[in-house]
Amino acid sequence: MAIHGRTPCQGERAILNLTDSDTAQASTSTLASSAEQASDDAISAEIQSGLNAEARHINPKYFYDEYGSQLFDQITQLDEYYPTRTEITILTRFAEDIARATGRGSVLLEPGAGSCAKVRLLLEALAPACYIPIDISREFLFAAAQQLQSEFPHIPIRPVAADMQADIQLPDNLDGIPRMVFYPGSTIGNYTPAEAVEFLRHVRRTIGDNGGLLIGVDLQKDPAILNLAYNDAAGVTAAFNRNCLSNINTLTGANFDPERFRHIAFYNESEHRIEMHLESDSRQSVVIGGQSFDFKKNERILTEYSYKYTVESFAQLAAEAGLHAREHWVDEDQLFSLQYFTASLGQPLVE
Ligand code: AVJ
Repeated sequence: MAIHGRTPCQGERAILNLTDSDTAQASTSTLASSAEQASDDAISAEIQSGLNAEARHINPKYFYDEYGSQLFDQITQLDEYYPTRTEITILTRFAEDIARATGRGSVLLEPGAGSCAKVRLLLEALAPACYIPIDISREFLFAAAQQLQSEFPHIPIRPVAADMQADIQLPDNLDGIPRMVFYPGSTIGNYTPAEAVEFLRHVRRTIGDNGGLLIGVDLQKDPAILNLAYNDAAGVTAAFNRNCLSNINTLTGANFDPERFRHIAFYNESEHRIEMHLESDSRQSVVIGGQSFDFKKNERILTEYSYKYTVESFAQLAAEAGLHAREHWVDEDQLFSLQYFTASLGQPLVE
């Protein structure tokens, strides 16, 4: 997501062309299309390397095929799962206050924007010079962006199909306009703190010296609430967890039997994280890309971390990436936070 004013090598970068009128003009970068259409072999190799590791693991990105995205959508509507509705409450309630803090008229970038649902709650108040949703899933993103554009005709919306590490070229006419990255959903929680600092450093480079970051961060709380949020009574989170195995079967021709792995989710208090695992219900073997993997009874595969922070502990992490805590907003039960950082201390972005 590094931003370049110009690029000598356009074919390898996602190009945004703001001079073209309504239709968003973005070509996928090599990186983006390779991530989207990674060959069976590359995916097999990634899964194999995770399962050959000392602590067996699968990257949580494999949750999100079409069915997995539907399951996640169902999770967000569960009584037990507070993050999504709480963040929406915060965004709705504090939109004007957030805009006052961040200033208006920035170039607003959203990595992993997906359906662009949450930014809707801010667009009127933030009045960005341009909104740039970025997502790996091109068709879905472009459809969402087109719908959003019809709802906000006065705001230029320019989707970019790319993954978060892709270089994105901003057209010259946006040069000099402060940039703000919007990263809701507590997606940052999937990273370990060290990885999160890396990601935040990347954001810091993207926004430059006069930009900002508005980020949703889930908060530490009573472990009973956390344990319920990842162990819902209807079993949607269990289905979501197991679905990564079905997805891997489809992507690589592997022969996981998802029903033979139990959903395990618990709050690790000393590490301040939810851990999700899949636990083999018996001794079994699975073949992935021609390699056979033996699982003992009760052996686990780590599928996700979801780190929880305090406002202070997250600000400390961001500081390591050169981001200064400016303001934050929480719900009345202090379940979830929206936090605003800038690269420099001083005036808000633009007015
Ligand atoms: C999308 C990463 C924020 O960690 O709460 C929900 C994913 N996993 N239930 C989270 C998730 C299980 C979610 N994030």
